[in-house]
Amino acid sequence: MKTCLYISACLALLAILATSCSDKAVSDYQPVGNSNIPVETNRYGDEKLSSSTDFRENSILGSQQVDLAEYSLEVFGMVENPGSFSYEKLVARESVKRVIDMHCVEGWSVKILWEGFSVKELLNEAGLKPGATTVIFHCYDGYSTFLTLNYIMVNDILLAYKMNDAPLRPERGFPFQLVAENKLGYKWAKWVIKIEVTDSAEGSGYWEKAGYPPSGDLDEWYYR
Ligand SMILES: Nc1nc2c(c(=O)[nH]1)N[C@H]1C(S)=C(S)[C@@H](COP(=O)(O)O)O[C@H]1N2
Ligand SMILES: [Mo]
Repeated sequence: MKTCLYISACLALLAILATSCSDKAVSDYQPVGNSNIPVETNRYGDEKLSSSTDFRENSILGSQQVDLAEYSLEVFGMVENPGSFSYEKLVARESVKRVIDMHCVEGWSVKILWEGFSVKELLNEAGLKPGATTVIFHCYDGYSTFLTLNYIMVNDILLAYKMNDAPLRPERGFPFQLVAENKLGYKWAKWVIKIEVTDSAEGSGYWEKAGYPPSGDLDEWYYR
Protein backbone atom coordinates (compact mmCIF):
# COMPACT_ATOMS: atom_id res chain seq x y z
CA MET A 1 0.00 0.00 0.00
CA LYS A 2 2.83 2.40 0.92
CA THR A 3 4.65 1.73 -2.36
CA CYS A 4 1.40 2.32 -4.21
CA LEU A 5 1.00 5.76 -2.59
CA TYR A 6 4.62 6.55 -3.27
CA ILE A 7 4.22 5.67 -6.97
CA SER A 8 1.07 7.79 -7.36
CA ALA A 9 2.81 10.73 -5.69
CA CYS A 10 5.70 10.39 -8.12
CA LEU A 11 3.33 10.20 -11.08
CA ALA A 12 1.48 13.32 -9.93
CA LEU A 13 4.76 15.19 -9.59
CA LEU A 14 5.80 14.09 -13.09
CA ALA A 15 2.47 15.25 -14.51
CA ILE A 16 2.90 18.69 -12.91
CA LEU A 17 6.43 18.94 -14.28
CA ALA A 18 5.28 17.92 -17.76
CA THR A 19 2.51 20.53 -17.91
CA SER A 20 4.73 23.33 -16.67
CA CYS A 21 7.30 22.44 -19.35
CA SER A 22 4.75 22.40 -22.16
CA ASP A 23 3.31 25.71 -20.88
CA LYS A 24 6.70 27.27 -21.46
CA ALA A 25 6.87 25.92 -25.00
CA VAL A 26 3.44 27.37 -25.77
CA SER A 27 4.33 30.85 -24.56
CA ASP A 28 7.58 30.84 -26.57
CA TYR A 29 6.00 29.83 -29.86
CA GLN A 30 2.60 31.03 -30.93
CA PRO A 31 0.88 28.91 -33.54
CA VAL A 32 -0.62 30.95 -36.36
CA GLY A 33 -3.84 30.21 -38.24
CA ASN A 34 -4.88 26.57 -38.27
CA SER A 35 -2.70 23.77 -36.95
CA ASN A 36 -1.56 22.66 -40.44
CA ILE A 37 0.55 25.79 -40.69
CA PRO A 38 4.01 25.37 -39.18
CA VAL A 39 4.53 27.19 -35.92
CA GLU A 40 6.46 30.43 -36.19
CA THR A 41 8.89 31.81 -33.68
CA ASN A 42 8.23 35.15 -31.97
CA ARG A 43 11.74 35.80 -30.74
CA TYR A 44 15.23 35.94 -32.24
CA GLY A 45 17.95 36.28 -29.64
CA ASP A 46 16.88 39.26 -27.54
CA GLU A 47 14.55 40.60 -30.19
CA LYS A 48 10.79 40.27 -29.89
CA LEU A 49 9.29 39.67 -33.34
CA SER A 50 5.94 40.59 -34.86
CA SER A 51 3.70 37.81 -36.15
CA SER A 52 2.94 37.13 -39.82
CA THR A 53 -0.66 38.03 -38.89
CA ASP A 54 0.33 41.55 -37.73
CA PHE A 55 0.47 42.79 -41.35
CA ARG A 56 -2.52 44.60 -42.76
CA GLU A 57 -3.67 42.79 -45.86
CA ASN A 58 -4.09 45.50 -48.47
CA SER A 59 -2.74 43.98 -51.67
CA ILE A 60 -4.16 45.39 -54.89
CA LEU A 61 -6.15 42.23 -55.72
CA GLY A 62 -6.18 40.57 -52.30
CA SER A 63 -4.35 37.37 -51.39
CA GLN A 64 -3.01 35.18 -54.22
CA GLN A 65 -2.74 31.37 -54.40
CA VAL A 66 0.38 30.46 -56.37
CA ASP A 67 0.54 26.81 -57.48
CA LEU A 68 4.11 25.54 -56.99
CA ALA A 69 3.63 22.91 -59.71
CA GLU A 70 3.31 25.74 -62.21
CA TYR A 71 5.63 28.23 -60.53
CA SER A 72 8.93 29.46 -61.92
CA LEU A 73 10.94 32.62 -61.39
CA GLU A 74 12.10 34.19 -64.63
CA VAL A 75 15.24 36.35 -64.80
CA PHE A 76 15.39 38.31 -68.05
CA GLY A 77 16.28 41.60 -69.77
CA MET A 78 19.82 43.00 -69.76
CA VAL A 79 21.51 39.76 -68.67
CA GLU A 80 23.89 37.42 -70.49
CA ASN A 81 22.07 34.28 -69.35
CA PRO A 82 18.33 34.67 -68.93
CA GLY A 83 16.86 31.80 -66.94
CA SER A 84 13.88 30.21 -65.32
CA PHE A 85 14.11 28.71 -61.82
CA SER A 86 11.85 26.32 -59.93
CA TYR A 87 10.93 26.84 -56.26
CA GLU A 88 13.04 23.80 -55.28
CA LYS A 89 16.10 25.20 -57.08
CA LEU A 90 15.72 28.59 -55.39
CA VAL A 91 15.22 27.38 -51.82
CA ALA A 92 18.25 25.12 -52.25
CA ARG A 93 20.45 28.21 -52.70
CA GLU A 94 22.58 29.47 -49.82
CA SER A 95 20.18 30.93 -47.25
CA VAL A 96 20.52 34.07 -45.15
CA LYS A 97 18.51 35.07 -42.04
CA ARG A 98 17.97 38.71 -41.00
CA VAL A 99 15.64 40.58 -38.65
CA ILE A 100 14.27 43.56 -40.60
CA ASP A 101 11.37 45.98 -40.08
CA MET A 102 8.87 46.66 -42.84
CA HIS A 103 7.05 50.01 -42.79
CA CYS A 104 3.94 50.70 -44.85
CA VAL A 105 3.05 54.26 -45.91
CA GLU A 106 -0.19 53.77 -43.93
CA GLY A 107 1.88 54.12 -40.76
CA TRP A 108 2.16 50.56 -39.44
CA SER A 109 5.24 48.40 -39.26
CA VAL A 110 6.34 44.85 -38.42
CA LYS A 111 9.60 43.31 -37.23
CA ILE A 112 10.17 39.92 -38.84
CA LEU A 113 12.92 37.30 -39.02
CA TRP A 114 13.31 36.83 -42.77
CA GLU A 115 15.03 33.92 -44.47
CA GLY A 116 15.83 33.79 -48.15
CA PHE A 117 18.52 33.92 -50.81
CA SER A 118 20.58 36.79 -52.18
CA VAL A 119 19.11 38.61 -55.20
CA LYS A 120 22.56 40.05 -55.90
CA GLU A 121 24.04 36.59 -56.33
CA LEU A 122 21.24 35.46 -58.62
CA LEU A 123 21.82 38.55 -60.77
CA ASN A 124 25.58 38.11 -60.80
CA GLU A 125 25.12 34.53 -62.00
CA ALA A 126 22.79 35.78 -64.74
CA GLY A 127 25.59 38.15 -65.83
CA LEU A 128 24.68 41.83 -65.95
CA LYS A 129 25.03 43.59 -69.30
CA PRO A 130 26.76 46.99 -69.41
CA GLY A 131 24.31 49.87 -69.05
CA ALA A 132 21.89 48.00 -66.76
CA THR A 133 20.76 50.30 -63.92
CA THR A 134 17.34 49.12 -62.77
CA VAL A 135 15.59 45.95 -61.66
CA ILE A 136 11.82 45.56 -62.02
CA PHE A 137 10.00 42.94 -59.93
CA HIS A 138 6.85 41.58 -61.58
CA CYS A 139 4.24 39.82 -59.48
CA TYR A 140 1.54 37.20 -59.94
CA ASP A 141 -1.24 39.73 -59.25
CA GLY A 142 -0.02 42.14 -61.93
CA TYR A 143 1.71 44.34 -59.34
CA SER A 144 5.20 45.64 -60.02
CA THR A 145 7.86 47.73 -58.34
CA PHE A 146 11.50 48.57 -59.08
CA LEU A 147 14.83 49.20 -57.37
CA THR A 148 18.16 50.46 -58.61
CA LEU A 149 20.77 47.83 -59.33
CA ASN A 150 23.15 49.79 -57.10
CA TYR A 151 20.77 49.55 -54.09
CA ILE A 152 20.40 45.78 -54.61
CA MET A 153 24.16 45.26 -54.85
CA VAL A 154 25.05 47.48 -51.86
CA ASN A 155 22.35 46.10 -49.52
CA ASP A 156 22.53 42.50 -50.80
CA ILE A 157 18.77 42.15 -50.30
CA LEU A 158 16.92 38.86 -49.99
CA LEU A 159 14.09 37.17 -51.76
CA ALA A 160 12.45 35.48 -48.78
CA TYR A 161 10.57 32.20 -48.52
CA LYS A 162 10.36 32.09 -44.72
CA MET A 163 9.06 34.46 -42.06
CA ASN A 164 9.87 33.73 -38.41
CA ASP A 165 11.18 30.26 -39.33
CA ALA A 166 7.90 29.24 -40.98
CA PRO A 167 7.18 29.13 -44.74
CA LEU A 168 5.52 32.29 -46.11
CA ARG A 169 1.76 32.22 -45.88
CA PRO A 170 -0.18 32.72 -49.15
CA GLU A 171 -1.33 36.22 -48.13
CA ARG A 172 2.27 37.15 -47.26
CA GLY A 173 3.53 36.49 -50.77
CA PHE A 174 4.15 32.74 -51.01
CA PRO A 175 6.38 31.54 -52.57
CA PHE A 176 8.60 34.67 -52.46
CA GLN A 177 8.55 38.19 -51.03
CA LEU A 178 11.29 40.72 -51.60
CA VAL A 179 12.91 42.02 -48.40
CA ALA A 180 13.60 45.60 -49.48
CA GLU A 181 15.30 46.80 -46.29
CA ASN A 182 15.31 50.59 -45.69
CA LYS A 183 12.52 50.92 -48.26
CA LEU A 184 8.78 51.48 -47.82
CA GLY A 185 6.39 48.49 -47.93
CA TYR A 186 5.41 49.03 -51.56
CA LYS A 187 8.96 48.01 -52.60
CA TRP A 188 8.50 44.63 -50.85
CA ALA A 189 7.09 42.77 -53.87
CA LYS A 190 5.03 39.69 -52.97
CA TRP A 191 4.33 36.64 -55.21
CA VAL A 192 7.38 37.58 -57.34
CA ILE A 193 7.33 35.76 -60.69
CA LYS A 194 9.74 37.77 -62.86
CA ILE A 195 12.89 39.79 -62.31
CA GLU A 196 13.66 42.15 -65.19
CA VAL A 197 17.04 43.84 -65.53
CA THR A 198 16.75 47.06 -67.50
CA ASP A 199 18.01 50.64 -67.90
CA SER A 200 14.70 52.39 -67.18
CA ALA A 201 11.75 51.99 -64.81
CA GLU A 202 9.55 54.01 -67.17
CA GLY A 203 5.92 52.88 -67.08
CA SER A 204 6.32 50.38 -64.24
CA GLY A 205 5.68 50.40 -60.50
CA TYR A 206 2.06 50.23 -59.33
CA TRP A 207 2.33 52.70 -56.43
CA GLU A 208 5.16 54.68 -58.05
CA LYS A 209 2.85 55.42 -61.02
CA ALA A 210 0.21 56.52 -58.50
CA GLY A 211 2.60 59.19 -57.21
CA TYR A 212 4.58 57.52 -54.42
CA PRO A 213 8.34 58.29 -54.44
CA PRO A 214 10.25 56.16 -56.98
CA SER A 215 13.09 55.62 -54.48
CA GLY A 216 10.75 54.39 -51.72
CA ASP A 217 13.44 55.39 -49.22
CA LEU A 218 12.31 55.19 -45.59
CA ASP A 219 14.52 58.15 -44.61
CA GLU A 220 13.12 60.36 -47.33
CA TRP A 221 9.54 59.46 -46.29
CA TYR A 222 9.93 60.06 -42.57
CA TYR A 223 12.00 63.24 -42.82
CA ARG A 224 10.12 64.85 -45.70
N1 LIG B 1 2.35 41.61 -55.49
C1 LIG B 1 2.13 42.56 -54.58
N2 LIG B 1 3.11 42.87 -53.73
C2 LIG B 1 2.92 43.84 -52.80
C3 LIG B 1 1.70 44.56 -52.71
C4 LIG B 1 0.67 44.19 -53.63
O1 LIG B 1 -0.45 44.73 -53.64
N3 LIG B 1 0.92 43.19 -54.55
N4 LIG B 1 1.55 45.54 -51.76
C5 LIG B 1 2.78 46.14 -51.21
C6 LIG B 1 2.54 46.95 -50.01
S1 LIG B 1 1.83 48.48 -50.25
C7 LIG B 1 2.94 46.55 -48.75
S2 LIG B 1 2.82 47.58 -47.40
C8 LIG B 1 3.57 45.21 -48.55
C9 LIG B 1 2.98 44.43 -47.40
O2 LIG B 1 1.67 44.15 -47.72
P1 LIG B 1 0.75 43.16 -46.88
O3 LIG B 1 0.63 43.74 -45.53
O4 LIG B 1 -0.54 43.19 -47.64
O5 LIG B 1 1.41 41.81 -46.89
O6 LIG B 1 3.48 44.41 -49.71
C10 LIG B 1 3.83 45.07 -50.90
N5 LIG B 1 3.93 44.11 -51.95
MO1 LIG C 1 1.99 49.55 -48.26
